[in-house]
Amino acid sequence: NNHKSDSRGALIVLEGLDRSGKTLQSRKLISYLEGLSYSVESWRFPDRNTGVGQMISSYLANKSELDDHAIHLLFSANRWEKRFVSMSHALCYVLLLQRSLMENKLRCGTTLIVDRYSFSGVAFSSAKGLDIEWCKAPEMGLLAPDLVLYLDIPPEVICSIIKFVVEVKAPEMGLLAPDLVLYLDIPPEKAAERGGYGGERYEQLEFQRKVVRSYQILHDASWKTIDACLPIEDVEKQLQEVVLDCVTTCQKGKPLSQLWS
Ligand code: NYM
Repeated sequence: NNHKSDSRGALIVLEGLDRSGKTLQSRKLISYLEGLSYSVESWRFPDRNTGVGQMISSYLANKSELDDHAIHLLFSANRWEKRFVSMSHALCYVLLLQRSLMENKLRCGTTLIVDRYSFSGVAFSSAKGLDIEWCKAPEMGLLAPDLVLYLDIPPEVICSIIKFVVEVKAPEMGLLAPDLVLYLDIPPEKAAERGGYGGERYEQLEFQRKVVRSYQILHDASWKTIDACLPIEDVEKQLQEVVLDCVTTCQKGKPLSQLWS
């Protein structure tokens, strides 16, 4: 039935200050969901493996200098580049360009656990004093092609693709809104006491205090705040509960929506 075909994976984002435990808890959520036989994938931003990601990484390591606006746009570009998939097979090429990689995964039933997303982009850049609306702008907008036909396949296959594309509902425009944002709440002073802090740009107490204020502005009813100072197992338990609830809602066909639309 109709309802069943709308079943999809959930887009779940973890946010919080540096050293709030996002990466560890993301890993734990992945094994938890895999243990329950869900199809699940771990994503993170910045993705340092791409060309843009390497520029970001070098900036964060203080090995290069960039204008605050320019680095903000690079972080955003790093999310947008996930729309593009290079595939040698023409059929996949056509199908995947129609939808972003992210939307495709979700619609195929895979839940994505994303370690930082657009909220980090806005929180960290606006903490430097950039206008918050300006920071949000590159995360919305850009029009996706409705259809890209790469004519290197037999005509019968093209026909089936066109039929498929016509059946696809609204084309995606901006970046997708997460189904759940998990905010791992930790006072900046406590985060600073945790190991490995201070190595990268931004990992300074005074700056992280500003980031907290920016996160507070972005916070809305769809966010779940978890006390990141609790023992690891307690944080883990609380996350499991809300995540399972969200995954179940998405399986039942909760529609996807656009970020800040
Ligand atoms: N960061 C991360 C930003 O400033 N903007 C962004 O859009 C994103 C995704 O990068 N201090 C900052 C937050 C972190 C730093 O992140 C590196 P991580 O999770 O430590 O790799």
